[in-house]
Amino acid sequence: TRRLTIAAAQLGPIARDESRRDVVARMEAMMRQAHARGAQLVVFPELALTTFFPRWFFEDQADIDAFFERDMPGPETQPLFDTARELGIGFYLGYAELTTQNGHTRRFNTAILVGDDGRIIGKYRKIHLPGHDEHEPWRPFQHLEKRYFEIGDLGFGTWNAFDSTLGMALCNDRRWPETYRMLALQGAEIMMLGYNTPIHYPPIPAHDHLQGFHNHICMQAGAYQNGMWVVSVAKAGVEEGCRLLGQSSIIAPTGEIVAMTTTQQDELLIHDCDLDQTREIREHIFNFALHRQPQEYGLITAS
Ligand code: CDT
Repeated sequence: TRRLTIAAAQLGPIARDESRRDVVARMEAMMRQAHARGAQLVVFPELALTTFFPRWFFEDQADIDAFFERDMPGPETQPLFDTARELGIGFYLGYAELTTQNGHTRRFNTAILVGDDGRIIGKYRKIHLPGHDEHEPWRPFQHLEKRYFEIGDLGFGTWNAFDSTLGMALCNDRRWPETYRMLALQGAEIMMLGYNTPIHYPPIPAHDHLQGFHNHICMQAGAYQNGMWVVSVAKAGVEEGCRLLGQSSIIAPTGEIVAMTTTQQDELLIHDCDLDQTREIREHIFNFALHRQPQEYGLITAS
């Protein structure tokens, strides 16, 4: 059978004043440990290079842009790419992307896939942006992704790499069944996803105790209903006074959690994923060609 040994590299909190250089050093150490333990591909969280800045309202655009990367790799992130090439190990990285297109500045919540030769293979820009776009001072902290990022313009894609078909998504995407189905319809065998999930949800605090449950119920269902592996990686712990959910996990195409972190710190999970296990689901209970009835699903794509 085809197999891919994949690492989920959960990161503990990143302080606002922690430098990119220090964060990258933490990540590089995890890449080296993952490689020593046999991993071929390492998955890092969403917005992995900085603190989760959408929790603050900034009036000055320069304060916002300080959290964005203008180049990838840039001077501070180059060591990740050098380490990938040196060790022959790939990685998925979430970061805030600032780019100029036709004279317009654009900002996205982005993930890239980097090959074991240190080259960028693919890019995904987050499609489901949660939160709000105006300052809401009543909240103990903000969730201004809708203000700071544009909706991703690259669609849901898959890439043939590491002798597998890989899909990328970011955080809130995992709560939407369409994300998994769009990737599975393109043959994804593994969905890689980084996240930053505050435990406290200010609009409905009665749901706070359900964060862990909602996290896994979406991904376990998505994995099973689409017959694919899900590798989900948190930024965890108390970051600038805001507690973020950990519980990074690796989920099999059966929907079973095969590995889960137990700390709120930098922590590695490693699993040898049997890619052919996807076929147990996709050639049987969820054989799309045989059983899907898309002619009945039009409402899903009507706006
Ligand atoms: N980063 C991210 O997408 N977080 C959201 C928080 C939802 S509450 C605004 C998530 O879905 O986990």
